[in-house]
Amino acid sequence: MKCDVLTLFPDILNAYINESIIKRAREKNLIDIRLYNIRDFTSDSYRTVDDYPFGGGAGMVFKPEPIFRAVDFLRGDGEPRRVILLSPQGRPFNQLAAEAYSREKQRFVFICGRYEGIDERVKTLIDEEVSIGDYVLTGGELAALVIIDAVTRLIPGVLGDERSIEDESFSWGLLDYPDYTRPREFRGLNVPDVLVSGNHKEIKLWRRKQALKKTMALRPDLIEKIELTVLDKKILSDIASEEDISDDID
Ligand code: 6GU
Repeated sequence: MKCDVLTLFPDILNAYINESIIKRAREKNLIDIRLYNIRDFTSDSYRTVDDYPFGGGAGMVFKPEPIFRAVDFLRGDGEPRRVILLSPQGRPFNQLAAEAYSREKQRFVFICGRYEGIDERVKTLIDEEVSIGDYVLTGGELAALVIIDAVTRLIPGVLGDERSIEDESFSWGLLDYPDYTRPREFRGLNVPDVLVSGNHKEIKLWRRKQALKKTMALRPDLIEKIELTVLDKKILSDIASEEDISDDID
């Protein structure tokens, strides 16, 4: 993933991208992130980026000129770019979008909005408007980080062997199965026997069952969205009959 981020607060992004996984991915040139301060593209001595809304009303509006100048500057190198405006009005970002972005060869430009809104004419510059969820943030910086983070971990070589492709597709669309590490017994709480049995087929089945069970309990909407295998359907009916039995006991 290659991206340019236009923001008034590059330090917010710098703090996150210079740590941990993202930092290592940058060092290995698996991702290329460049930050630009929109204020550097103003032309007045006050470096103004906002102004009062025409027609009146509360709050300030992001001026169009610095954003146009910044995008013109970036496009000066001739490399094609996919320009994305981060705003709560955008298309919802999800795992499917993260996968598509992780395969994208074009450079991204993420424009982080601030203030009450952004001059509508900025829309003529952009290819798409993206939101990270149904709530309002004070600016697009956290959204840019969420997207960069979700995309970076999908890029081959970033996570190493921690999670194989097979494993990821196995649990795709479901909540994760429970994980355990040593010690095997902790404060009277034991690791399920199957996980120390060495029976990989049984372990795989147990994990799938746990993932289905947890998803059914916490996010039944996700079950509706995925394609269940014959085995999944069998596991789900087993879970349902186990619950019937425990109902009877109660
Ligand atoms: Cl991308 N920006 C802002 N300001 N708020 C948001 C958002 C983006 N996505 C959800 N809420």
